[in-house]
Amino acid sequence: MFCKSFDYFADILMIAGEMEENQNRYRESARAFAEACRVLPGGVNSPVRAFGGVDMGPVFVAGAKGSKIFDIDGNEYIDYVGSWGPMILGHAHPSVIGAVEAAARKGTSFGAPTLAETALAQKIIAAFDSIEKVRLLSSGTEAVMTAIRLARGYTKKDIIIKMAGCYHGHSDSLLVAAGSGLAENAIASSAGVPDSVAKLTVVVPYNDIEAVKAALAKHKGKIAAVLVEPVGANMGVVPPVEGYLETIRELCDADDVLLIFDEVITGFRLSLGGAQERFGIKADITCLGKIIGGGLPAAAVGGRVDIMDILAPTGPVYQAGTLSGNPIATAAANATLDILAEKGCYEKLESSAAMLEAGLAEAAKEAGVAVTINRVGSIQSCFFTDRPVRTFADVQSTDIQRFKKFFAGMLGRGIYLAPSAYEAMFVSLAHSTDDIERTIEAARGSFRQIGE
Ligand code: KE4
Repeated sequence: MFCKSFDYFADILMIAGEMEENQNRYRESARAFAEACRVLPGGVNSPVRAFGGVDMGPVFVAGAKGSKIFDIDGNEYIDYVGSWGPMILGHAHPSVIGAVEAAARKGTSFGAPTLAETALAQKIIAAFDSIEKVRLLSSGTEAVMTAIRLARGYTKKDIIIKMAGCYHGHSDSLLVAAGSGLAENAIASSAGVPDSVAKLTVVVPYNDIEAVKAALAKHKGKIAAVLVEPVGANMGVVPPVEGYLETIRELCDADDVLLIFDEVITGFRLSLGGAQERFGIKADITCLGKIIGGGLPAAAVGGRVDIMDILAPTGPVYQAGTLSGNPIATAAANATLDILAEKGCYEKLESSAAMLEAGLAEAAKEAGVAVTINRVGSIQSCFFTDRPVRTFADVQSTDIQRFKKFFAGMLGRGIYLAPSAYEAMFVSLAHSTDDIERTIEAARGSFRQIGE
């Protein structure tokens, strides 16, 4: 479905605007995509990159700097994907590049402890009140998979409750969909996931506290943890409704169930202490990724000492990784967190993102196009609907075809958005006022095209 011939890609470009110009505009990407499809499933190494969510072929990236990303046809874009969250400083930040270069000159991997890993763990612990110890690993998937194993090992219970629309990486327990009835055991949502594994997960709607209560009651005594993205950011951005997270916290305490916050996106994004600092709630186990790697493969799972110390080699829950705490990744991570700890970072992110939100809303209104914009800090999504968007079902009822047109219109105007209606826009410290103004101007044209 994703891999198409050059002609197909060119045909799509007819829709996206002037044929001749656009065909030249993406010519090299089209050729590269056709070649990649011969050797990589779908031509990519992570599905969303194939642009299947926007019915076109992907642009191939040649490089990036600051808020800009460049494709192999020489087109420049203002980038709001930011590698799906990690690039909060902007691309190729001099301090990060310098730290990576210096570390690389001393060797790229040792499989042995280094001072940089301890330093990174100390920074994470200093930022998150709920974290007393940390295990560094290489991806968000690994962090959440380890968090679940920790919760099961600590509580000696097996069931995990997760929310529809929240994504936590591709470990078997989490590639699941809601069961037939409310609070029923889940079913696999991916081939290759045994039902015997899927049924140990229960999926309930996000922002529905009664559904959480029902699941806790139905599986009482068997639940290891409730796992949640404190701000949904994998169904587009869907903030928690008032009291939702606080009530989950109370329900977990009452039922001796652990609360796992997947802060792979929100950690160091919404504030230095992530969503927990922003909402004033402490998780029992926290999963981090993306930003803490500064663009390199690094992630972490953290929590109270009594939970973390059951991890091997101090306890019976096994977890390991050849490249965990890799010196290049920890160099990028330490450089990134040092900058984020500087005064004013989150205020700047907030003002840039608020300016973007207001500008997009005004541009849509001028064009007579109904949108709902959800924003928390420097992540936001523009949904094509005239109603509030508070659940995954709400997102699924928005006008996805209009999103696709919006995406193509923005891409053609030099704005690189996530190629899916179910993702977020990420604002970085590198986005200037001029970038935001240019983005709003591009949105005016794109909304106008949609409204015609
Ligand atoms: P990774 O294994 O991709 O590093 O992290 C998995 C993960 C865990 N938790 C949350 C909240 C996440 O958002 C993610 C990964 N996010 C996706 C897109 N939102 C990464 C992009 C991709 O899959 O290519």
